[in-house]
Amino acid sequence: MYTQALDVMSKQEIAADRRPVRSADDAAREAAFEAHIADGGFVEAKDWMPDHYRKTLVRQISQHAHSEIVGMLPEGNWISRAPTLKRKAILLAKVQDEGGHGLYLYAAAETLGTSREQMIEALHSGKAKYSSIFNYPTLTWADVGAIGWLVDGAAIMNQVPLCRCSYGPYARAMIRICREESFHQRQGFDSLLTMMTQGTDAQRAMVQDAVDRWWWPSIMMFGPPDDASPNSEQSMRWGIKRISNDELRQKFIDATAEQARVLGVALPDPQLTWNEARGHWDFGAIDWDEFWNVVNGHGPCNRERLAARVKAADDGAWVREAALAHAAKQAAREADALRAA
Ligand code: FAQ
Repeated sequence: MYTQALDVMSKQEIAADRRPVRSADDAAREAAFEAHIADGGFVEAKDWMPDHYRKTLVRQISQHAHSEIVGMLPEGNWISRAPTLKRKAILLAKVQDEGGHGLYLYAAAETLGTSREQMIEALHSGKAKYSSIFNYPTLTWADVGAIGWLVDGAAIMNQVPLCRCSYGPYARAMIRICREESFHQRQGFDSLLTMMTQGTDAQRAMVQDAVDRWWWPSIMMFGPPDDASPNSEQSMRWGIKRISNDELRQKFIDATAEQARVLGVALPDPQLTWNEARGHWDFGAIDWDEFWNVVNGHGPCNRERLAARVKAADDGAWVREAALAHAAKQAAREADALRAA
Protein backbone atom coordinates (compact mmCIF):
# COMPACT_ATOMS: atom_id res chain seq x y z
CA MET A 1 0.00 0.00 0.00
CA TYR A 2 2.74 2.49 0.93
CA THR A 3 4.90 2.81 -2.15
CA GLN A 4 5.85 6.02 -3.87
CA ALA A 5 3.71 6.42 -6.96
CA LEU A 6 5.70 9.46 -8.00
CA ASP A 7 8.97 7.59 -8.46
CA VAL A 8 9.78 6.94 -12.14
CA MET A 9 12.71 4.56 -11.76
CA SER A 10 12.62 1.10 -10.30
CA LYS A 11 14.60 0.51 -7.10
CA GLN A 12 16.84 -1.88 -9.09
CA GLU A 13 17.70 0.85 -11.61
CA ILE A 14 18.46 3.28 -8.82
CA ALA A 15 20.61 0.71 -7.01
CA ALA A 16 22.53 -0.03 -10.19
CA ASP A 17 22.69 3.71 -10.95
CA ARG A 18 21.53 2.92 -14.50
CA ARG A 19 19.91 6.20 -15.41
CA PRO A 20 18.12 5.99 -18.75
CA VAL A 21 19.98 8.52 -20.93
CA ARG A 22 17.90 9.28 -24.00
CA SER A 23 20.35 11.16 -26.24
CA ALA A 24 23.86 12.61 -26.48
CA ASP A 25 22.33 16.04 -25.75
CA ASP A 26 20.76 14.73 -22.56
CA ALA A 27 24.06 13.09 -21.56
CA ALA A 28 25.88 16.42 -22.03
CA ARG A 29 23.17 18.31 -20.13
CA GLU A 30 23.32 15.76 -17.34
CA ALA A 31 27.11 16.08 -17.08
CA ALA A 32 26.79 19.88 -16.92
CA PHE A 33 24.07 19.53 -14.29
CA GLU A 34 26.20 17.21 -12.14
CA ALA A 35 29.15 19.62 -12.40
CA HIS A 36 26.93 22.58 -11.44
CA ILE A 37 25.68 20.72 -8.35
CA ALA A 38 29.17 19.52 -7.42
CA ASP A 39 30.22 23.16 -7.58
CA GLY A 40 27.58 24.05 -4.97
CA GLY A 41 25.19 25.52 -7.55
CA PHE A 42 21.42 25.84 -7.09
CA VAL A 43 18.71 24.68 -9.47
CA GLU A 44 15.59 26.70 -10.29
CA ALA A 45 12.21 25.52 -11.61
CA LYS A 46 12.85 26.40 -15.25
CA ASP A 47 16.38 24.95 -15.34
CA TRP A 48 16.99 21.64 -17.07
CA MET A 49 17.24 18.77 -14.59
CA PRO A 50 17.47 14.97 -14.89
CA ASP A 51 14.13 13.18 -14.55
CA HIS A 52 15.32 11.30 -11.50
CA TYR A 53 16.34 14.52 -9.72
CA ARG A 54 12.86 15.94 -10.43
CA LYS A 55 11.11 12.77 -9.24
CA THR A 56 13.25 12.53 -6.11
CA LEU A 57 12.32 16.08 -5.20
CA VAL A 58 8.62 15.56 -5.88
CA ARG A 59 8.77 12.42 -3.73
CA GLN A 60 10.51 14.12 -0.81
CA ILE A 61 8.74 17.50 -0.95
CA SER A 62 5.26 16.02 -1.38
CA GLN A 63 5.92 13.54 1.43
CA HIS A 64 7.08 16.44 3.56
CA ALA A 65 3.95 18.48 2.67
CA HIS A 66 1.68 15.55 3.53
CA SER A 67 3.50 15.20 6.87
CA GLU A 68 2.76 18.80 7.75
CA ILE A 69 -0.92 18.44 6.86
CA VAL A 70 -1.45 15.06 8.53
CA GLY A 71 0.68 16.41 11.40
CA MET A 72 -2.06 18.94 12.19
CA LEU A 73 -4.33 16.11 13.36
CA PRO A 74 -2.68 14.77 16.56
CA GLU A 75 -2.32 18.21 18.16
CA GLY A 76 -5.54 19.55 16.62
CA ASN A 77 -7.22 16.93 18.80
CA TRP A 78 -6.36 19.08 21.85
CA ILE A 79 -7.33 22.60 20.67
CA SER A 80 -10.79 22.40 22.24
CA ARG A 81 -9.35 20.95 25.48
CA ALA A 82 -6.33 23.20 26.06
CA PRO A 83 -6.04 24.00 29.79
CA THR A 84 -5.82 27.81 29.51
CA LEU A 85 -6.66 30.55 27.01
CA LYS A 86 -2.93 31.24 26.54
CA ARG A 87 -2.13 27.61 25.71
CA LYS A 88 -5.16 27.40 23.42
CA ALA A 89 -4.07 30.50 21.46
CA ILE A 90 -0.52 29.14 21.11
CA LEU A 91 -1.74 25.72 19.98
CA LEU A 92 -4.17 27.22 17.46
CA ALA A 93 -1.36 29.32 15.99
CA LYS A 94 0.99 26.33 15.85
CA VAL A 95 -1.48 24.02 14.11
CA GLN A 96 -2.29 26.82 11.67
CA ASP A 97 1.46 27.24 10.97
CA GLU A 98 1.71 23.54 10.10
CA GLY A 99 -1.10 24.00 7.57
CA GLY A 100 0.85 26.93 6.09
CA HIS A 101 4.00 24.80 5.86
CA GLY A 102 2.06 22.17 3.94
CA LEU A 103 0.87 24.85 1.49
CA TYR A 104 4.36 26.31 0.87
CA LEU A 105 5.64 22.79 0.29
CA TYR A 106 2.84 21.77 -2.09
CA ALA A 107 3.57 25.01 -3.98
CA ALA A 108 7.31 24.17 -4.10
CA ALA A 109 6.50 20.67 -5.44
CA GLU A 110 4.10 22.14 -8.02
CA THR A 111 7.02 24.09 -9.55
CA LEU A 112 8.35 20.66 -10.60
CA GLY A 113 5.29 20.01 -12.76
CA THR A 114 3.17 17.83 -10.47
CA SER A 115 -0.27 19.19 -9.63
CA ARG A 116 -1.65 19.57 -6.13
CA GLU A 117 -4.50 17.22 -7.13
CA GLN A 118 -2.03 14.47 -8.12
CA MET A 119 -0.19 14.79 -4.83
CA ILE A 120 -3.36 14.77 -2.73
CA GLU A 121 -4.67 11.80 -4.69
CA ALA A 122 -1.41 9.91 -3.99
CA LEU A 123 -1.83 10.63 -0.26
CA HIS A 124 -5.48 9.65 -0.14
CA SER A 125 -4.99 6.44 -2.09
CA GLY A 126 -2.21 5.37 0.29
CA LYS A 127 0.48 5.51 -2.42
CA ALA A 128 2.39 8.46 -0.92
CA LYS A 129 4.08 8.40 2.43
CA TYR A 130 3.98 10.88 5.30
CA SER A 131 6.07 10.89 8.47
CA SER A 132 5.67 7.82 10.67
CA ILE A 133 5.45 10.02 13.77
CA PHE A 134 1.93 11.22 13.05
CA ASN A 135 0.51 7.72 13.35
CA TYR A 136 0.76 7.77 17.14
CA PRO A 137 -2.12 8.97 19.36
CA THR A 138 -2.13 12.08 21.61
CA LEU A 139 -3.51 10.66 24.85
CA THR A 140 -2.99 13.55 27.30
CA TRP A 141 -2.32 17.31 27.27
CA ALA A 142 1.37 16.60 27.95
CA ASP A 143 1.55 14.95 24.51
CA VAL A 144 1.12 18.41 22.97
CA GLY A 145 4.21 19.66 24.83
CA ALA A 146 6.13 16.48 24.00
CA ILE A 147 5.32 16.87 20.29
CA GLY A 148 6.56 20.47 20.38
CA TRP A 149 9.75 19.58 22.22
CA LEU A 150 10.63 16.27 20.55
CA VAL A 151 8.79 16.11 17.21
CA ASP A 152 9.33 19.75 16.23
CA GLY A 153 12.85 19.47 17.69
CA ALA A 154 13.59 16.50 15.41
CA ALA A 155 11.89 18.27 12.49
CA ILE A 156 14.15 21.34 12.86
CA MET A 157 17.29 19.22 13.14
CA ASN A 158 16.34 17.52 9.86
CA GLN A 159 15.07 20.68 8.15
CA VAL A 160 17.79 23.26 8.84
CA PRO A 161 20.15 21.52 6.36
CA LEU A 162 17.28 21.53 3.83
CA CYS A 163 17.53 25.36 3.77
CA ARG A 164 20.69 24.67 1.71
CA CYS A 165 19.02 22.08 -0.53
CA SER A 166 20.16 22.39 -4.15
CA TYR A 167 16.60 23.02 -5.37
CA GLY A 168 15.92 26.74 -4.82
CA PRO A 169 12.11 26.73 -4.29
CA TYR A 170 12.40 23.98 -1.63
CA ALA A 171 15.36 25.68 0.09
CA ARG A 172 13.51 29.02 0.25
CA ALA A 173 10.33 27.43 1.62
CA MET A 174 12.43 25.74 4.30
CA ILE A 175 13.92 29.02 5.55
CA ARG A 176 10.53 30.32 6.61
CA ILE A 177 9.38 26.94 7.88
CA CYS A 178 12.45 26.56 10.11
CA ARG A 179 11.86 29.95 11.74
CA GLU A 180 8.36 28.86 12.68
CA GLU A 181 9.42 25.36 13.75
CA SER A 182 11.89 26.91 16.15
CA PHE A 183 9.04 28.74 17.90
CA HIS A 184 7.09 25.46 17.96
CA GLN A 185 9.92 23.61 19.65
CA ARG A 186 10.30 26.31 22.30
CA GLN A 187 6.60 26.44 23.11
CA GLY A 188 6.61 22.66 23.63
CA PHE A 189 9.61 22.83 25.93
CA ASP A 190 8.07 25.78 27.82
CA SER A 191 4.78 23.94 28.30
CA LEU A 192 6.55 20.86 29.69
CA LEU A 193 8.87 22.97 31.87
CA THR A 194 5.89 24.77 33.37
CA MET A 195 4.29 21.46 34.32
CA MET A 196 7.56 20.04 35.65
CA THR A 197 8.47 23.09 37.78
CA GLN A 198 5.08 24.49 38.80
CA GLY A 199 2.78 21.51 38.35
CA THR A 200 1.41 18.81 40.62
CA ASP A 201 2.90 15.32 41.01
CA ALA A 202 0.19 14.06 38.67
CA GLN A 203 1.20 16.60 36.02
CA ARG A 204 4.88 15.67 36.33
CA ALA A 205 3.92 11.99 35.93
CA MET A 206 1.85 12.92 32.86
CA VAL A 207 4.89 14.65 31.31
CA GLN A 208 7.13 11.65 31.99
CA ASP A 209 4.55 9.29 30.48
CA ALA A 210 4.32 11.46 27.34
CA VAL A 211 8.13 11.56 26.99
CA ASP A 212 8.25 7.77 27.46
CA ARG A 213 5.82 7.28 24.56
CA TRP A 214 7.22 9.92 22.13
CA TRP A 215 10.98 9.42 22.55
CA TRP A 216 11.55 6.35 20.36
CA PRO A 217 9.11 7.34 17.58
CA SER A 218 10.82 10.78 17.49
CA ILE A 219 14.26 9.34 16.88
CA MET A 220 12.79 7.09 14.17
CA MET A 221 11.62 10.22 12.30
CA PHE A 222 15.11 10.61 10.80
CA GLY A 223 14.51 7.50 8.71
CA PRO A 224 16.29 4.16 8.48
CA PRO A 225 19.98 3.80 9.34
CA ASP A 226 22.34 5.03 6.61
CA ASP A 227 23.22 1.51 5.49
CA ALA A 228 19.50 0.75 4.98
CA SER A 229 18.56 4.07 3.37
CA PRO A 230 18.20 3.46 -0.38
CA ASN A 231 17.72 7.12 -1.33
CA SER A 232 20.46 8.73 0.74
CA GLU A 233 23.49 8.26 -1.46
CA GLN A 234 21.98 9.84 -4.57
CA SER A 235 20.18 12.56 -2.61
CA MET A 236 23.42 13.52 -0.85
CA ARG A 237 25.28 13.57 -4.17
CA TRP A 238 22.67 15.93 -5.58
CA GLY A 239 22.75 18.20 -2.53
CA ILE A 240 19.10 17.46 -1.72
CA LYS A 241 20.08 15.95 1.63
CA ARG A 242 23.15 17.56 3.19
CA ILE A 243 23.52 15.44 6.36
CA SER A 244 22.80 11.72 6.65
CA ASN A 245 19.90 10.15 8.59
CA ASP A 246 22.22 8.71 11.30
CA GLU A 247 24.26 11.90 11.72
CA LEU A 248 21.10 13.97 12.17
CA ARG A 249 19.70 11.43 14.63
CA GLN A 250 22.91 11.62 16.68
CA LYS A 251 22.86 15.44 16.68
CA PHE A 252 19.25 15.38 17.88
CA ILE A 253 19.97 12.88 20.65
CA ASP A 254 23.00 14.90 21.81
CA ALA A 255 20.96 18.11 22.03
CA THR A 256 17.90 16.50 23.58
CA ALA A 257 19.72 14.51 26.26
CA GLU A 258 20.98 17.81 27.71
CA GLN A 259 17.54 19.44 27.47
CA ALA A 260 15.98 16.46 29.30
CA ARG A 261 18.27 17.17 32.27
CA VAL A 262 17.05 20.79 32.40
CA LEU A 263 13.48 19.62 32.15
CA GLY A 264 13.96 17.00 34.88
CA VAL A 265 12.59 14.09 32.82
CA ALA A 266 14.21 10.71 32.18
CA LEU A 267 14.58 9.56 28.58
CA PRO A 268 13.35 5.95 28.30
CA ASP A 269 16.65 4.42 27.22
CA PRO A 270 18.80 2.73 29.90
CA GLN A 271 21.72 2.67 27.45
CA LEU A 272 21.74 6.44 26.95
CA THR A 273 25.16 7.42 28.28
CA TRP A 274 27.71 10.12 27.50
CA ASN A 275 30.68 8.72 25.58
CA GLU A 276 33.65 10.96 26.29
CA ALA A 277 35.81 9.35 23.59
CA ARG A 278 33.19 9.87 20.85
CA GLY A 279 32.02 13.21 22.21
CA HIS A 280 28.44 11.98 21.74
CA TRP A 281 25.68 10.24 23.64
CA ASP A 282 25.50 6.48 23.06
CA PHE A 283 21.99 5.11 22.78
CA GLY A 284 20.18 1.75 22.72
CA ALA A 285 18.91 -0.24 19.73
CA ILE A 286 16.03 1.25 17.77
CA ASP A 287 13.10 -1.07 17.06
CA TRP A 288 13.18 -0.89 13.26
CA ASP A 289 10.38 -3.48 13.01
CA GLU A 290 8.10 -1.00 14.72
CA PHE A 291 9.24 1.77 12.33
CA TRP A 292 8.56 -0.28 9.16
CA ASN A 293 5.29 -1.51 10.55
CA VAL A 294 4.12 2.08 10.99
CA VAL A 295 5.55 3.20 7.61
CA ASN A 296 3.76 0.28 5.95
CA GLY A 297 0.40 1.44 7.25
CA HIS A 298 -0.01 -0.61 10.43
CA GLY A 299 0.71 1.94 13.16
CA PRO A 300 -1.80 2.77 15.89
CA CYS A 301 -3.49 5.60 13.95
CA ASN A 302 -2.66 5.17 10.23
CA ARG A 303 -6.22 4.36 9.19
CA GLU A 304 -7.73 7.10 11.34
CA ARG A 305 -5.32 9.75 10.00
CA LEU A 306 -5.95 8.93 6.34
CA ALA A 307 -9.70 8.69 6.90
CA ALA A 308 -9.66 12.16 8.55
CA ARG A 309 -7.81 13.66 5.54
CA VAL A 310 -10.13 12.03 3.00
CA LYS A 311 -13.20 13.21 4.92
CA ALA A 312 -11.83 16.77 5.15
CA ALA A 313 -11.27 16.81 1.37
CA ASP A 314 -14.76 15.44 0.71
CA ASP A 315 -16.40 17.86 3.13
CA GLY A 316 -14.53 20.79 1.58
CA ALA A 317 -15.29 19.83 -2.05
CA TRP A 318 -18.23 22.26 -2.24
CA VAL A 319 -15.98 25.16 -1.19
CA ARG A 320 -13.52 24.42 -3.99
CA GLU A 321 -16.38 24.03 -6.49
CA ALA A 322 -17.97 27.30 -5.34
CA ALA A 323 -14.64 29.15 -5.61
CA LEU A 324 -14.11 27.82 -9.14
CA ALA A 325 -17.69 28.72 -10.17
CA HIS A 326 -17.20 32.22 -8.72
CA ALA A 327 -13.90 32.67 -10.58
CA ALA A 328 -15.52 31.50 -13.85
CA LYS A 329 -18.45 33.94 -13.40
CA GLN A 330 -16.09 36.79 -12.63
CA ALA A 331 -13.95 36.01 -15.70
CA ALA A 332 -17.10 35.91 -17.88
CA ARG A 333 -18.28 39.26 -16.47
CA GLU A 334 -14.88 40.81 -17.15
CA ALA A 335 -14.90 39.43 -20.72
CA ASP A 336 -18.44 40.91 -21.26
CA ALA A 337 -17.28 44.27 -19.89
CA LEU A 338 -14.28 44.27 -22.25
CA ARG A 339 -16.50 43.44 -25.25
CA ALA A 340 -18.95 46.22 -24.32
CA ALA A 341 -16.17 48.81 -23.97
N1 FAQ B 1 8.25 8.14 8.00
O1 FAQ B 1 16.05 6.21 1.81
P1 FAQ B 1 15.40 6.90 2.95
C1 FAQ B 1 7.27 17.73 10.84
C2 FAQ B 1 10.81 6.29 3.99
S1 FAQ B 1 7.60 17.32 9.22
C3 FAQ B 1 7.78 7.58 6.87
O2 FAQ B 1 16.25 7.31 4.08
P2 FAQ B 1 14.92 9.67 2.20
C4 FAQ B 1 6.71 19.09 11.14
C5 FAQ B 1 11.36 7.10 2.81
O3 FAQ B 1 10.38 7.97 2.28
C6 FAQ B 1 8.23 15.65 9.29
N2 FAQ B 1 8.57 7.13 5.88
O4 FAQ B 1 14.52 8.13 2.38
C7 FAQ B 1 5.64 18.96 12.13
C8 FAQ B 1 11.75 6.01 1.85
O5 FAQ B 1 10.61 5.50 1.16
P3 FAQ B 1 10.35 5.83 -0.42
C9 FAQ B 1 8.56 15.18 7.95
C10 FAQ B 1 9.89 7.32 6.03
O6 FAQ B 1 13.80 10.33 1.52
C11 FAQ B 1 5.93 18.85 13.48
C12 FAQ B 1 12.19 4.88 2.77
O7 FAQ B 1 11.62 5.15 4.04
N3 FAQ B 1 9.82 15.73 7.53
O8 FAQ B 1 7.52 16.90 11.64
C13 FAQ B 1 10.45 7.93 7.17
O9 FAQ B 1 16.27 9.80 1.61
C14 FAQ B 1 4.90 18.76 14.41
C15 FAQ B 1 13.70 4.81 2.85
O10 FAQ B 1 14.24 5.97 3.53
C16 FAQ B 1 10.24 15.60 6.27
O11 FAQ B 1 9.58 15.02 5.43
C17 FAQ B 1 9.58 8.35 8.18
N4 FAQ B 1 9.99 8.92 9.33
O12 FAQ B 1 15.03 10.20 3.71
C18 FAQ B 1 4.30 18.97 11.71
C19 FAQ B 1 11.57 16.24 5.95
N5 FAQ B 1 11.80 7.96 7.03
O13 FAQ B 1 10.02 7.30 -0.47
C20 FAQ B 1 3.26 18.88 12.66
C21 FAQ B 1 11.99 16.04 4.54
C22 FAQ B 1 12.08 7.40 5.84
O14 FAQ B 1 11.62 5.51 -1.15
C23 FAQ B 1 3.57 18.77 14.02
N6 FAQ B 1 12.29 14.65 4.25
N7 FAQ B 1 10.94 7.00 5.25
O15 FAQ B 1 9.19 4.96 -0.79
C24 FAQ B 1 13.51 14.10 4.47
O16 FAQ B 1 14.41 14.73 5.00
C25 FAQ B 1 13.73 12.67 4.02
O17 FAQ B 1 12.74 12.36 3.09
C26 FAQ B 1 13.76 11.64 5.18
C27 FAQ B 1 13.88 10.24 4.55
C28 FAQ B 1 14.94 11.89 6.08
C29 FAQ B 1 12.46 11.68 5.98
